[in-house]
Amino acid sequence: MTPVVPAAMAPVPGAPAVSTDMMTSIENLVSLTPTQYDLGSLILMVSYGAHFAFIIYFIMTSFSLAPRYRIVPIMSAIVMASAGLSLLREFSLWQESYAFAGGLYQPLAEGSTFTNAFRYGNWTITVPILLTQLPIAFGLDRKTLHTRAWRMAIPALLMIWTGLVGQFGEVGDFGQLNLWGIISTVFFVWLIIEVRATINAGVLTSGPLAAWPKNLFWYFLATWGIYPIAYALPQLGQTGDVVVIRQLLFSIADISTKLLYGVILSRYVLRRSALEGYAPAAEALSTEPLASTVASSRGD
Ligand code: RET
Repeated sequence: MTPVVPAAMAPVPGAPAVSTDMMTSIENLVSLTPTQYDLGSLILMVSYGAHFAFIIYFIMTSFSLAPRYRIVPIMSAIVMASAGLSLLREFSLWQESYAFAGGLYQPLAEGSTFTNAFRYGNWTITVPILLTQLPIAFGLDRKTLHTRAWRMAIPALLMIWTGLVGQFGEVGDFGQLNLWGIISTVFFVWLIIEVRATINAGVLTSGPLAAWPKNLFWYFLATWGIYPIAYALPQLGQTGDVVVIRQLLFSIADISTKLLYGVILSRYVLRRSALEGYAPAAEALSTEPLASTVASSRGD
């Protein structure tokens, strides 16, 4: 019989398939049922597909905005491209890291191992961009904008890098996972305080749109707060369900904190542009057939 995989990449029979000290993610320690495996593929595929598709949305959206706000959806498009590529890599790693044998998807002992660490590398790029979108969208003056951006980026990066160190402990060293998780959470709390200050500045510049930044703060807490839950999840056990649920949580968080967040900010700056008298924005928001109304009233 032809072997399913080359001998060098064959899964070690029995579970756990591989030695834990060589592994950094629980994905490499558990066998998955075909359903769990397919769900994992599907979750990762939908995530990267959505991110790539919205590049077009964000670029097109920028055309109706006052020039000072155009960079906001363009930054979202950059985040979409960066996260899309990272998630595509996670997807292909997922495909390469298991072999179907004995009715289950077994983690491969050699050749390729799955890791979530790439996510943390990607956040290093995307998170400072996501945060800097806020003071730009709020129309803060250049000096305040730079100060706000730095004051948010510093705790955010410290949060990500300490979390990266901690997540290597998820395969068995829960002491490492929790210690670095707590340190990372301290930076998260610092970040929340800085984001609150930026939002407060945004409320002051928003006039009739003040509810937008206020609501955005709660949205920020609810969606960014999903990541630490996904981080802590392996402590519930090294099972296929935990693996799939964790990927699902990461995906929900990714789509909410980048894609939907970008849509919300784009709609907000469209309204700001219209309020500031930028006609294409007013026209984009209008439900009236504006051009034809104007033309017919002129008798054209
Ligand atoms: C970690 C480690 C455990 C403690 C905390 C964490 C928070 C992570 C967050 C990540 C946000 C990522 C985003 C990515 C967008 O591309 C690092 C999981 C608090 C909040 C928004």
